[in-house]
Amino acid sequence: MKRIALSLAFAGLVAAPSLALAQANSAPAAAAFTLPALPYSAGALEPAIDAQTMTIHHDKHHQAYVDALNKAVAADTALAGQSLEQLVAKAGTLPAVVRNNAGGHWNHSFFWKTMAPPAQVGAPSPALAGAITASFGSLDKFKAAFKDAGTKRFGSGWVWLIVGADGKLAITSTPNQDNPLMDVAETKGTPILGNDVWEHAYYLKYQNRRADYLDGWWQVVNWAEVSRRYAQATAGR
Ligand code: MN3
Repeated sequence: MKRIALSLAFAGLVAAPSLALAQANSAPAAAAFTLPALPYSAGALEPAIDAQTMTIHHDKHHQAYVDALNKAVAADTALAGQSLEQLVAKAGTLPAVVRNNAGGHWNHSFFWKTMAPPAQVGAPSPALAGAITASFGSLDKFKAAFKDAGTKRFGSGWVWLIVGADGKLAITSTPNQDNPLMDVAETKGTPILGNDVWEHAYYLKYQNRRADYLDGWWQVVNWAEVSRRYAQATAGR
């Protein structure tokens, strides 16, 4: 059990068990959450996402969420030892710095795995393809509705495909670094696909053309991973 907890901690999924002890001794706290490596090279998603944007987005923006989250957790003993999922689930009860940076860390960790190099993206599984057709009419209509939600998100935020409590697919959007797993989400559910519509995700290549970014992004959506998540979210139904 200890070995499992430690390996999860190294994966950045739960706070390191040594944290509480380190704080009790007033020693510098171990970094609880860690930046996951990109599952591909920074240039692997070109031309949809350029290498410079990917590098800054991962190495600087995501790292900043991890660092700020660790700092906030280290300063509040009530938060020590809690997993990222636990913090996200009750984000509305936590200080804004924790809500924003726990959300930022969760959302980006999910986002990198939502994408793959164009030659490796695969296609929706038969089950997922059927559910998309049932909910949206066709894959193209789903993509159009998803793009519409992404372009209408005012300011910074995310657009998601979720499995709701009813087991059905739905498109939703959240502001800032909120997500549909949070207690504060207007529409709650299990995300299986999500796109980052913050300007930092696309501005270097697309400037103000968020709609073009949303169009190009489909070239790198990892349907194998999204299908796996769909199967997991609907298991036992
Ligand atoms: Mn981002």
